Amino acid sequence: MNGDSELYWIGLTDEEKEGDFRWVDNSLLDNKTRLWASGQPNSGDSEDCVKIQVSTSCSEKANWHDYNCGGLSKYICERAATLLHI
Ligand SMILES: [Ca+2]
Ligand SMILES: [Ca+2]
Repeated sequence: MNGDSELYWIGLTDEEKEGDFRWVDNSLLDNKTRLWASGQPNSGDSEDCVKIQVSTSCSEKANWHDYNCGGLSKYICERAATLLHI
């Protein structure tokens, strides 16, 4: 990805069993919702936390990368949709 981008942890990990990606509620990743970047996941046991890389200019498609789980990270949470009247 060229230009500026940001990373957000999406609550997906294979920390428990390598290659077995699960959401924080322990549900298994659905085969239809895999948005891996080309070549990802690529680092086995050393990278178990999945982050979405988003272009700050929204000019490029966002995609997933497995990363090391250490350190602090911005994150995205799922919540119920709210209907807005605008
Ligand atoms: Ca891994
Ligand atoms: Ca990776």
